[in-house]
Amino acid sequence: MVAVYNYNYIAKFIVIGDMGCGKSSLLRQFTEGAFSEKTNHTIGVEFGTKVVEVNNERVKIQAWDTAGQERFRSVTRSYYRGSIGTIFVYDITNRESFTDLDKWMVDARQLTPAHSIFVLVGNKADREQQRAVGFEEGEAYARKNNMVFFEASAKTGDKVDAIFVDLTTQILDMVKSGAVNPYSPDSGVQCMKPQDARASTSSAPGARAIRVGSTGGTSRFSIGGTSCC
Ligand SMILES: Nc1nc2c(ncn2[C@@H]2O[C@H](COP(=O)(O)OP(=O)(O)OP(=O)(O)O)[C@@H](O)[C@H]2O)c(=O)[nH]1
Ligand SMILES: [Mg+2]
Repeated sequence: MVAVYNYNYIAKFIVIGDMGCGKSSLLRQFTEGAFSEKTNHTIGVEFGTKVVEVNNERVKIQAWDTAGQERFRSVTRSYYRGSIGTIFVYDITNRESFTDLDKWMVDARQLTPAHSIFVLVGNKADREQQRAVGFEEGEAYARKNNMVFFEASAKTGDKVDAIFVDLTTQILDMVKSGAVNPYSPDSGVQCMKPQDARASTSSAPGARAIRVGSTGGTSRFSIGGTSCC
């Protein structure tokens, strides 16, 4: 029997950063379009998925939402391996969460595959009055570390989709250019099409229509499940 999927690729992401900077809230906004003022600290890791369509390819994003608390560091470290996208989050109202980025960078450099793409997100951009980290500082940090930079708000949803679309677009570009092999189990991106069928069905290079989100209005989010097949 041949399995039929409603997506062409699976891409693994990890979301890291200090506790309380809004990692779970960003993921929730992305997958459910919802936000809560009150949240619980993540214990260990949680897992969310959503199918996005970029350049006529449907990509199922599997995101590991890690705990920022120090006591879970050894647990969360085991989830970096095999992530093709690493989303670093800090809170623009909390300077320490920004200075701690170096600490997260050490782990990510050590533990993610060499081709993993890093993205930097300054979250809580809606709290301009409480800002403790300048936009330019975030931008400079990202430039220095070869990352794309966003200031976003999990509360208003501003730039949240853009983070995931940008990462997905970069990953598809790497696949199409041959920089990463989606048939290698450790690459962090997996192509669901049979290897020999891929050439005849893939979209034309250069097409850049970006559509994010659900199909037919149905959110494709699940925790700990595989509801997208
Ligand atoms: N104003 C505002 N508050 C936010 C935003 N994102 C998250 N919060 C709030 O920040 C607090 C912590 O958010 P979480 O998403 O739980 O943070 P976390 O990074 O997942 O924390 P850990 O799981 O402990 O690592 C909650 O009270 C959220 O409501 C945002 O963009 N704007
Ligand atoms: Mg959390």
